Order: sequence, then structure tokens, then C-alpha cells
Amino acid sequence: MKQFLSVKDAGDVPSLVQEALDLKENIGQYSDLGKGKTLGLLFLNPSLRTRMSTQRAAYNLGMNVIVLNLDKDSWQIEFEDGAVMNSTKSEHIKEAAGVISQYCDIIGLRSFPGLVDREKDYTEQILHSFKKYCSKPLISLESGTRHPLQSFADVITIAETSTQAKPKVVLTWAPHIKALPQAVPNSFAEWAVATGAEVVITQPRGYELAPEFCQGAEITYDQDAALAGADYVYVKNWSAYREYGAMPQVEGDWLLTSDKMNATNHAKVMHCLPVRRNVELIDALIDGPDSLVQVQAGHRVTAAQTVLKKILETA
Ligand code: AN0
Ligand code: CP
Repeated sequence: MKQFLSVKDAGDVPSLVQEALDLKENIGQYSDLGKGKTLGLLFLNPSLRTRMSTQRAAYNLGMNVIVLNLDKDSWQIEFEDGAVMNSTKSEHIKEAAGVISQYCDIIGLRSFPGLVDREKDYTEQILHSFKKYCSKPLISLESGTRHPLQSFADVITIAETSTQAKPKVVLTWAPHIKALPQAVPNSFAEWAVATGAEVVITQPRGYELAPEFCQGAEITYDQDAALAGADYVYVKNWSAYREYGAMPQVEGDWLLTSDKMNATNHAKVMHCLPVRRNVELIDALIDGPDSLVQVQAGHRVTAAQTVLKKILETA
């Protein structure tokens, strides 16, 4: 594996998931593989899970880790080629990426979308600038349009807990108080489809995801119909793609209830976290016996360690 920016870098997803489950059984098996190698984790936005799980995964492989909060602790970076840098941005990505590539053997980057300029977010300007100017393998720690390490952990979680070859996996929009990226649902949809699951996406009118991420999934505005017979219900809020970054008014009540869950096949409840309790998902479902949220978070280490191992083996 040369990079990990999307499901396209995963190869055959069911085999990669199996490799991850095998690695989980023997997490210390490759503790020397990354000896003498350094992972750089660069954050332009906050993180709990991604930061700690990827760091832990690197330690499990014997790597050193340097974490840098690029948004707070470093110079503000200019990403436009040809920019006249006479304002607040002190360093160009060309220099920064070249320097970081000398200090690190693998580089992880988190860069959330601005949710203002769809073109800028969906062409992945920041991620692609790093890719262009870094000379080392790049891992996405959530970019403008995708969160592949999260989605990989999610499909590992489904594979580990599923009793069916083709579970019904429902991705449902949930309420929130502020506009969130589409990265998690975009990414989850493409990974879940790649596992061969039956994938249904349900959202209110105005919240349709970009079609390129939903190929192979069924899409409905009817949450009840989507939930019928579901084996997994993945809950997530996102802002509008069409009216980019907006939060169009919603008809009906999209908050999942225990009553609504009665229509499912004793479905497991998933969320990538962080979750706003009783806004996005009710206490009873987060804390209930069918909640997988902690298992998903645990698998962030499995996912990151599998990706790092495969990159180290290729390098
Ligand atoms: C972010 C998002 O929705 O993309 C990160 C999730 C992993 N969530 C929030 O900002 C709450
Ligand atoms: N799920 C996830 O990526 O969490 P963090 O934003 O805390 O890393």
C-alpha cells in the first residue's frame, strides 16, 4: 500500500478486513516492523480518537510518532500556488511539505472542509497539496470528503459482529445543532458497499449526499422504510451537499427512538463519535446493549495498525 486516502487504496475490502481481524488476534506480532521509522501526525482540526488510536497503532509496530497541531502550534500555511504571501500566512505548503518529508517516513493529515466553497472542499485542495509536495506515503486522518480510517474501523466492526454474509446496513441522517462535514457518511457509504452489504441511505430532502459516494446504495427519504429489517443502523448528521454547507429545514422527526428500532432486525447501533447525546442519538441507544460505538472506537487501532503495517511492508 502506497497511500491511504480512500477506499480505492484498500484493494479488495473483504480481504483487507480479514487481514485486520487476523492482526487484532495478534496485535504485538509486528512490533519491530516500524523500528527506526517515524510517523508524523498533522492536525488542522481537533481529534481524540484519530490522534490516540493512530499513535497507539504506530507504537504497536515499534514506530516513533511526532504529533503536530498545524492549526495552533505551527505557521499558518498557504496552499495557493503563485500566492503573494503578504497577509497572515507565513509558510507555503511547498516548503512545509518538503521539510516534514525529511523528518517523517509516513505522514497522516487531518483537514476538515470549510463547508463554504464546495469546489475547494470536493477537489481536496489541502490533501492534494500535501500529496503533491510530500515525498512520503500519506494517510488521510479525515479530509474534505472522506474519513477512510473511520470507515475501515466501521466495516471491521460489522464483519466481526455480523452473522450474515449480506447484512442490511442503514445509514441514517440525524439532527445536530451545527453544520457538519459529509466526510464520514460519504466514506462509510463507499466502504459499506465495497463489503458487499445491502446498503440503504436515508436522509431528509435537501440532505442528499454527492451521488459519486452513493453508488450501489439504495437511497430513500422514508426513514421508517429504511429501518425495516435493518441489521446495522449507522447514525450521523451531515450538512447539505447541494446547498453546500447549509442546514435546510427538516420535515418530521429524524431522531432515532427505541420505538423506531423495533422495526429493525435487532439492529446494532453505530456512530463514529464524538456524539452529542440526546441531540443526535438518545442515551438509551448509546448506552443500550446493541450499541457498538465503543467497539468501533476500539477498531480505530486495528484499522490504523493494518494500514501502517501495509505501508511499512511496501516502503
Ligand atoms: C466531525 C465530522 O462530522 O466530520 C468529526 C467526526 C469524526 N464531527 C464533528 O465535528 C462533531
Ligand atoms: N471518530 C473520529 O475520528 O474521532 P476524532 O475526531 O476524535 O478523531
